[in-house]
Amino acid sequence: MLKIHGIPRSRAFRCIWAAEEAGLPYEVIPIGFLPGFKLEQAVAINPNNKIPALEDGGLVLFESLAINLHIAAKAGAPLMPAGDDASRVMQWTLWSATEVEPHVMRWSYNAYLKPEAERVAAEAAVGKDLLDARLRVLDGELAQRPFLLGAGFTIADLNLASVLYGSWLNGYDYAPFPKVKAWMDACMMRPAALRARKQREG
Ligand SMILES: N[C@@H](CCC(=O)N[C@@H](CS)C(=O)NCC(=O)O)C(=O)O
Repeated sequence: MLKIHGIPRSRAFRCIWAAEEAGLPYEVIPIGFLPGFKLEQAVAINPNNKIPALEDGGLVLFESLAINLHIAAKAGAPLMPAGDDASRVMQWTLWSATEVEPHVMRWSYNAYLKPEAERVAAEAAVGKDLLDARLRVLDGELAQRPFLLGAGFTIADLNLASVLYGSWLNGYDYAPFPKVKAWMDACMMRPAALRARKQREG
């Protein structure tokens, strides 16, 4: 049984979605930063004291997207394809973490996450400019095929869509990127995504 440490209102959502797609049994150990949870109490298995973390038997992992690669590898194809496509999964996953997430977060903190008085509109605008540049690239790729690797959904789609999910849900303007918008809608409406979203959105 996979043990996902975290709460659905955190990046643990990504791992819950991955476990749902993989069809693997999992348990959520609710530790987090919302009232009623205690992140001030150390997350004993994560030296960064952050969520999520995963326990799978004797293996302990941190970093949500790495956890997802592990979960997908357990399920195998089609969620985690083999050969060159496995390298493409790594490419898109690292792109999500390094090229996309910092700009999503810059926009998100200043558009909806921070208390209104602490938001800086200019920061949100910079985040949006930088994210838009990546979404233009993504739109061009998704004009060539419905999912990142081809005809079918893989963990590459899940990792990138889960990084974009908060912005998609909270009013980011995806209209200039119609292929990205259609792909995000398709990813987030998958039955496994809906089961994970129900835990997060209620
Ligand atoms: N890169 C890490 C980021 C983990 C992270 O920042 N998690 C947040 C919750 S979504 C957290 O634990 N924040 C508490 C803190 O930073 O003290 C990952 O993807 O797992």
